Amino acid sequence: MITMDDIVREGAPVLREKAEEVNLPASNDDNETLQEMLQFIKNSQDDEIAKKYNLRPGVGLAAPQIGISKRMLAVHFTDFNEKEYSMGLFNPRIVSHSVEKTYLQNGEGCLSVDRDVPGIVPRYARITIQATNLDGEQVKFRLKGYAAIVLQHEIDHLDGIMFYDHIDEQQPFQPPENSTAAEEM
Ligand code: NB4
Ligand code: NI
Repeated sequence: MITMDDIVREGAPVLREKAEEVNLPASNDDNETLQEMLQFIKNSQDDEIAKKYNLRPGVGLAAPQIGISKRMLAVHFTDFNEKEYSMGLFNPRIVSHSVEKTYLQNGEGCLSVDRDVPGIVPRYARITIQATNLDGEQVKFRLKGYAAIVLQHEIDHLDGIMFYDHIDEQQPFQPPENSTAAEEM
């Protein structure tokens, strides 16, 4: 199972690399790795297991964070309208997005960053994603608000981008133009 010892921390070159497309159909290895990444997130949200293995809670994980520079990610969360998302994705792509922006009022954190970096992280308010799921099916999602933020954070990792790269150093707490807090959407 994946534990915090497997999580690569900032400073590691792999977190700043553009990850490689996964050859599809995915190999057993890649399928197993993505399954394990999804299981890690579920474990991290289970109080008992998280306590036993000292896991930091998370709602998403990208392969570069376990040292694998491949375009695959897993998410497991419930959005503010109680809609559940639990999936592993290969080669996710944002095929369209809104001009309007959104952000989490409390900012963001990252399992690869062992420090708080306060500030607003502007994200697209609505996105459309295309990808291949763990069953090898082509999937297309329209996401908004919190769900859109989670997937953008993970896809950024596949492009070597960290959440704090988006924070405006001059005005870290200034909501961007034409934006709505995810909690208000
Ligand atoms: C990814 C998220 C940071 C902002 C928002 C949140 C948590 C992460 C990083 C957008 C994506 C991990 C991957 C949480 C968390 C709310 C839901 C359900 C019950 C506890 C859990 C706590 F843990 N971020 N951590 N950070 N990342 N919400 N929740 N709760 O997930 O670095 O690249 O279990
Ligand atoms: Ni992260």
